Amino acid sequence: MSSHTNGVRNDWTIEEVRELYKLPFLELVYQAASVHRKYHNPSEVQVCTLLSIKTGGCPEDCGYCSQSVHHKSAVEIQPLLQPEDVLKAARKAKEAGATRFCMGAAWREVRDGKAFDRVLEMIRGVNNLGLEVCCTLGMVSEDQARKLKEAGLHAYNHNVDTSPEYYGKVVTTRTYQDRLETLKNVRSAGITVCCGGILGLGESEEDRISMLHTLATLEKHPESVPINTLVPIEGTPMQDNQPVSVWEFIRVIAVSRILMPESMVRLAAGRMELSAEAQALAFLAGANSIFAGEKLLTTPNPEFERDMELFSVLGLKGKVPDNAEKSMRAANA
Ligand code: SAM
Ligand code: DTB
Ligand code: SF4
Repeated sequence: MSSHTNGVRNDWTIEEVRELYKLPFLELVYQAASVHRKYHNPSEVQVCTLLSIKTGGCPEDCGYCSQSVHHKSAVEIQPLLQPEDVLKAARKAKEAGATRFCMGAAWREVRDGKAFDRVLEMIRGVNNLGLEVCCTLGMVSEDQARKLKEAGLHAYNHNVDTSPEYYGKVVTTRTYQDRLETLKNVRSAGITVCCGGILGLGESEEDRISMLHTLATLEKHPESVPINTLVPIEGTPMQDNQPVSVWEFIRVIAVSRILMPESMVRLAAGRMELSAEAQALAFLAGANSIFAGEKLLTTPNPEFERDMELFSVLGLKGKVPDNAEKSMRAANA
């Protein structure tokens, strides 16, 4: 089925995506803002917190990443954390107002065994706090996805990163098809999908259009679409990449909003380089989620207080979690 009664489409053609991408800038932002208001409360922004539960030593060769063993970056290796430490961080995030807690592991894939069982325990714990739990653990099988779902996982993050055409220039240790396979496994387990990409990998405008086309023509749109801009990491092949223009970044946000009207579009990595005014424009163009807290996985992120100041200036407020009822119960417990 390609078109739904609520106007959400997944039969976008590449020409349609290109046409949107090439609209005059202000016309594009206006159209995106109009769509945003139809599907979302424009004054609500989802606040997510990230925690790296296993850092560095990853066997994949993603050209942008600080955690790959193939690059000489300065990241400190940290083995899998203990569930009680993760819960401590999750409680802190909740107290600060986060409603979604995302745990990232520098793994190529999940392997059954003690480490995976520990992650399942973390998921149960964070879920019990009434937070929406998200994980990003590399590739997962259908059976592993089912176990994650049973533990209470709300969302799984697995980015396509760039276009299928450019992917081989970014990573060689896995294929685009591998990525799509994991996304399918996550979907069939009934977990919501968080899937987006990174700008600034050296891709062309056509690659950005093609990535957006890939995301918008998935059988079901990802419930969240994180848009990252490259945080250049010394020691990686992309350390000297040209920074992404803020106009291009806002274009990608706006086109994502128009193509995937129901999805949450997240300003992910790269906010350290974005001015308050640029972020305001991004929120106008349909972004409605951020990662908050001083650190992403291995790189810095704006200070929480700064973000709250920006919310106050723009009249924005944090969104309540999808499992709000449970959150109320947890708060009253
Ligand atoms: N290892 C798992 C995987 O690759 O799926 C999960 C963790 S990985 C760090 C999650 C995502 O973070 C990547 O897919 C990429 O989109 C983003 N990312 C990683 N390093 C980045 C960087 N230096 N700048 C911007 N985004 C980055
Ligand atoms: C996503 O799209 N961005 C987040 C989250 N999903 C896991 C990760 C950003 C990582 C930025 C680089 C770092 O801190 O190492
Ligand atoms: Fe490993 Fe993920 Fe980094 Fe790639 S992006 S090197 S899979 S941690």
